[in-house]
Amino acid sequence: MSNIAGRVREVFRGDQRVDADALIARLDAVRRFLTAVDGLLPDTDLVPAHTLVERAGTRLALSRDHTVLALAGATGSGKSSLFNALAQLELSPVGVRRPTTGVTHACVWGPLEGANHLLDWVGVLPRHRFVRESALDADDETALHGLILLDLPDFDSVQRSHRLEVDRLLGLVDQVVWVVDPQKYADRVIHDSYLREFHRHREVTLVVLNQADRLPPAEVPRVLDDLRRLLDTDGLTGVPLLATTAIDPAGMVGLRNALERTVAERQAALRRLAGDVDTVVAGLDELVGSARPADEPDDTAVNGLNRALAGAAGVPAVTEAVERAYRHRAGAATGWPVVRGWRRLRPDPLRRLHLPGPAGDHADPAESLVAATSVPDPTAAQRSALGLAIRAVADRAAADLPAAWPGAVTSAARSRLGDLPDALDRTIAGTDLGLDRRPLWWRVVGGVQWLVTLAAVVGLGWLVLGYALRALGLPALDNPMVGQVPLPTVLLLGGLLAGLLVAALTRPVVRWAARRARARADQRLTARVAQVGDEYVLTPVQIVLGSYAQARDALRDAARR
Ligand SMILES: Nc1nc2c(ncn2[C@@H]2O[C@H](COP(=O)(O)OP(=O)(O)OP(=O)(O)O)[C@@H](O)[C@H]2O)c(=O)[nH]1
Ligand SMILES: [Mg+2]
Repeated sequence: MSNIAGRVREVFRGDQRVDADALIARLDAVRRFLTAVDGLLPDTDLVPAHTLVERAGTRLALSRDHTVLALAGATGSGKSSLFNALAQLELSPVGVRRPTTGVTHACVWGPLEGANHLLDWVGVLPRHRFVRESALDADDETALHGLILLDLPDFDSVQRSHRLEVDRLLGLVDQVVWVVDPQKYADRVIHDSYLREFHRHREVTLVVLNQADRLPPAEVPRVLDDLRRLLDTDGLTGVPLLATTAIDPAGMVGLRNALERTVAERQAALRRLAGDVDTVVAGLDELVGSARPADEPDDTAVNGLNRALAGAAGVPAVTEAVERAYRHRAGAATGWPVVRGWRRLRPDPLRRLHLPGPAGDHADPAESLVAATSVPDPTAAQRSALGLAIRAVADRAAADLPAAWPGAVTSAARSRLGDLPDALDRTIAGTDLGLDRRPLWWRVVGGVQWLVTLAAVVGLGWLVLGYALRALGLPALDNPMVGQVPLPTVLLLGGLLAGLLVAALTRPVVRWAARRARARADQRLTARVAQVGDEYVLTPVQIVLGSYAQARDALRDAARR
């Protein structure tokens, strides 16, 4: 037996009262369960719960002062005879030809008006409704006031419609009196198809062995014992079992007393519905199981998802472009001024991906609302890796859940798959890649480069001027000397050499800084991509897990008597 059903106590408590408020709370819990699983579990599994909620609501709203009691049994067992004997009127024809009763007859003790709504709901035609209210009876019948007795067709009928009518009514009535006779009391149909099915409704079940007069008096206890044994096997331990004789008022006393007690208690409707809740809860039990889902998603699966998302989003391509863009921009800012211009002619690697170019060169914000980058689309391998990673997240999340749930979790995990590419692209476009600010050291090195270049230019100009003056025969410039070398030459060669030296020294620093810029961009992009995974994959999964937890709690409440 599964866990929650196990908690529904399986003992007979025929005289235990069912509190109406507690029953309503249990029905509310079933309603909460249905709300929690709506759209997540197959509707076919939920039909009994929906039916219960609807029926119980109607039954409780109609009349709690009436007890709808049905006489059910095989053809010829004597249902109509018992019905007439209880009513002390010939209301339902008793016949020799079988089956006799084709439509349900009803007899109401007390005024018909109050019972009519119930009979409309139960579906007994007005022409088959009778009232057991007679001035002649004086107070004899008051003990049964509030009883609505139904004479059902036979359930083992050759007429299929009879069986359908019986099955329908057995789902609606408050209490059932199963009528068997000495010949057919052990028939498999009644035990296998009906009594066993009613084992959660023992509190509203009564069995009568009718036609007891047809047995030798000494045989009656033996047959009753045999029947009791069969009822125990059916799971109906403890249900009241009586012998009746419909043709003899003395043989009706026990049954009549039992009905009077039932009517007086006004409990049958509540007990019936409580039994229905037990049945529905037991049927739903395997949909929830005992495990609580983990509160946090599985780390390994989430890391795998983030990696797959990063791959599909083109993060490696972007971070590589960041590294190259850093080198490109740093080169343009710190390189030897003589060749810097040439660098500028080459396109910026990030601009080629339609990502923010050099500082201040941002994409139009309106543009970033649509797919904004030219990062290469994910390859088939990246797409399938993403699919597998999403599946892994769903599988891990649903690992401890009962069989009905993994499908819902997987669907939730994949529910926004179609929106992912755009979301990832927007995220990549909107991520600050950390290249906006020009580092101070670029400017310092750039300044030094300009200075040494200026020195070289001054030296060159000086030398050219000196050469020109000499060529024109004018007085030569007075060249100061630095050691053995004239100053202009020192300026020219020193400037050129210093420029090349600074460029050479800067290059490894730029490479190192570019790698750092790449790592920083990778960190930022991965974090942003993980947010997308959170919103588009993990959150829908968490919502289903939340629904599961709610459904489980609701079913526990519904199981609590
Ligand atoms: N001796 C005896 N005969 C009975 C008793 N109850 C019913 N009968 C007879 O059994 C036959 C069948 O009775 P019904 O009341 O029509 O049986 P039913 O269960 O209503 O049958 P269907 O309407 O066909 O489902 C009739 O001939 C009755 O007179 C009883 O307690 N003792
Ligand atoms: Mg009948």
